[in-house]
Amino acid sequence: MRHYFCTNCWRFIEEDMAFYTCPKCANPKSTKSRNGWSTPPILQPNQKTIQQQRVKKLRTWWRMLDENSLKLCKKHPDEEGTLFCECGMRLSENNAVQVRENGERNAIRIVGSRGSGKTVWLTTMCRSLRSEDTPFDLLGIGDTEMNFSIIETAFLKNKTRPPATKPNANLRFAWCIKDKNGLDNAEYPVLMVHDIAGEVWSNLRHGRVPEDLDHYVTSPGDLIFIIDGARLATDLPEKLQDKTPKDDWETTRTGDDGAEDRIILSNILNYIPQSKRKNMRLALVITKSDRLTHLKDEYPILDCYKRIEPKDPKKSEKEKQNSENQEKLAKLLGIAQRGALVGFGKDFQDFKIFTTSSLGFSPLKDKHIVDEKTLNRAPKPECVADPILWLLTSNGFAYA
Ligand SMILES: Nc1nc2c(ncn2[C@@H]2O[C@H](COP(=O)(O)OP(=O)(O)O)[C@@H](O)[C@H]2O)c(=O)[nH]1
Ligand SMILES: [Mg+2]
Ligand SMILES: [Zn+2]
Ligand SMILES: [Zn+2]
Repeated sequence: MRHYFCTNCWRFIEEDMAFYTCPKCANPKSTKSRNGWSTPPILQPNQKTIQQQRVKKLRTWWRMLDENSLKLCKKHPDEEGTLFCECGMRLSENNAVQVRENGERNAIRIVGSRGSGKTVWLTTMCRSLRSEDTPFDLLGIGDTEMNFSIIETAFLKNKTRPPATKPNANLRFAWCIKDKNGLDNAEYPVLMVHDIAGEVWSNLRHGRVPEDLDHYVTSPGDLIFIIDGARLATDLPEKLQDKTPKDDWETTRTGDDGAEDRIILSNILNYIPQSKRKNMRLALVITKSDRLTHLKDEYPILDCYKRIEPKDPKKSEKEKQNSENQEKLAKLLGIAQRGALVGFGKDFQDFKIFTTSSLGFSPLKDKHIVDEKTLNRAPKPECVADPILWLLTSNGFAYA
């Protein structure tokens, strides 16, 4: 049975359970987002016309012999129907996904406050994950490729800031993670990004959460939490602050003693039952770590996570370094008023802290900046794929 994944409500749908419309019989309102940015209009249940029946029902009615056929209209037997999700979103070929045998599909979710560097990190991380030295590839689900290419082009090609996530924005991206060589049958989790303003996460409350967010947060799987490294830098004790101006492109980050990070993560944790958290892993990602390089002597800033392959001769040495680095990064979060995040991490099956830099440098006025929007230097990302590689390679996933 084929499965689809809806990027509008974050549901996995069996083909049988999707809604069927014959394009010749009905002329349903176009639910495709017009400019690629807006949220598609949601069909109310009472708007479901007679032409919109569940696939299963139609197949049973017409006693279809070919159980894969989507020519289910008696009046138009040559017409392939269109499938819709319960939420009204149109499902295309691009939404088709493979589902694990047990019917479950793990998820990797990305969450973080506004301006923390999520979009820029996502862009460089995706490129890095697809690069030659990893066995992974990404396959956009639904409209992801179309929407994401706008951001990729802006940032990676034109060296301009990606469009900021507006307070009422509702951008969604999702990818199937694939094995590049197709040799490995392992089913990787779906990478999901529900790009909403940080305020929504801050106000997350039980019982008052829209269905899509509920699916997003509670699907079984892992969480990547983005910590704004520039903000963290301003929350350091006076003596650890770097007095030389470091970044002329993003000058406005002010500290908040970690308040927003704490509120967002604790709200998410309150929302996910303990029993589920025990099966989840958490990656705490400190972005913009180029702003923290003055701490390099004491803390492993941008000292990338050491990947360990099964027969690595330096296995124990690398393990030791990773765990020493983890202790130091936990200490760093502590002195930057974010010790609570480490405490929350202990609720998960496993958690790790990462430092990344999507730009690889802190843009300076006369050196790297053309104008408010544009840089003259291409990003040289550092350690950006580490969090996701950690999630993909532990827990039994192969990495060869
Ligand atoms: N120095 C530095 N600044 C960054 C880096 N990543 C992001 N920024 C800055 O942070 C701003 C916001 O990043 P963005 O990804 O749009 O944040 P989002 O709202 O979480 O998606 C960018 O426009 C940059 O000015 C980085 O790696 N280094
Ligand atoms: Mg963004
Ligand atoms: Zn849906
Ligand atoms: Zn028809």
